[in-house]
Amino acid sequence: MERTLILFKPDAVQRRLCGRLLSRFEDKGLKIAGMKLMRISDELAAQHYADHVERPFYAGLVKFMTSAPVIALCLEGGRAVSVARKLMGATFGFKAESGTIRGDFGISNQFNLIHGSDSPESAEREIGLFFKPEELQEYGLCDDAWLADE
Ligand code: 3AN
Repeated sequence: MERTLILFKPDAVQRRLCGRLLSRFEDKGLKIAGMKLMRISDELAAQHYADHVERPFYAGLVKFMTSAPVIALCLEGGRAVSVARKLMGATFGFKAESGTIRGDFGISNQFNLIHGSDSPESAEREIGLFFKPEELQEYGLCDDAWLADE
């Protein structure tokens, strides 16, 4: 089992898309281990996007991510990181394939609706930034045995 950190970015919350986005992950068979509506502080944004600090879009990205509430999710399942990235699609909406979240719901660079960890190592670090251990649940679902084959 793997866990990944997903953020529904401010544009997803503002556009009232959270339910539809969450459905895609639930339909696929990922399990919600943690979920909260929150406002990202400047400090948390700086930690989360530390790898991008030198990039030209960094200041705008932090401003956007701290501008309004987001939903933070910890999702769990077999190969959760890569499964979630596939559902999200390519970084920019105008390039992302139809059928993916970014491909279906947007055309923008910056307003790309969703963040998902890019590796299991990033996921562990990012989940630690957004969730306290007691905010994550371990539990079974009645269809677990029918969704995982290994
Ligand atoms: P992804 O979210 O697909 O992993 P990354 O890691 O390359 O994409 O970039 C992190 C975030 O930085 C993206 N989600 C996007 O919001 C933002 N970003 C990346 N490149 C640009 C850009 N050229 N202009 C504006 N925002 C960008």
